[in-house]
Amino acid sequence: MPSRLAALALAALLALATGAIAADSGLVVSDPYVRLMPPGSPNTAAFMSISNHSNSDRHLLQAESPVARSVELHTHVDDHGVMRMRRVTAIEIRAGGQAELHSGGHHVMLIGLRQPLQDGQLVPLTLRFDDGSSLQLAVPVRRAPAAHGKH
Ligand SMILES: [Cu+2]
Repeated sequence: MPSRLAALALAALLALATGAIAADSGLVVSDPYVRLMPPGSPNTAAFMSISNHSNSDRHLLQAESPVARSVELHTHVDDHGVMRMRRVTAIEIRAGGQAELHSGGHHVMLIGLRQPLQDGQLVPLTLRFDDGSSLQLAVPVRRAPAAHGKH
């Protein structure tokens, strides 16, 4: 239903413009982006920082997006000097702290892209947390930041 989608997109854009906030959970997402990959790449990843302004630890449990066949939470592990991605069941965001989803660390993996993503395109992404709250984001597609942005 196009009108519902448009409404969702608008809500997501507004959330993005103001910093997406899950009102009762105190979670704020900043600087989200989906990495632009070479044409034909089957997968990509979303990165962001999630701040927790509440008094209790939170966990990101699940992410969903219509652009990919499946979405998983991943981390990177050092396997005898080779960095490999591994699926995790949750990403912790400590009370008063923040979780950094960045290249080489935790990320949201978009697996099996249904269509090639374009530079600047907004990708709908829903994050679900252990307190039952969720955030709906419109995450821009862009190139990975310059090397100084890596950790
Ligand atoms: Cu991954």
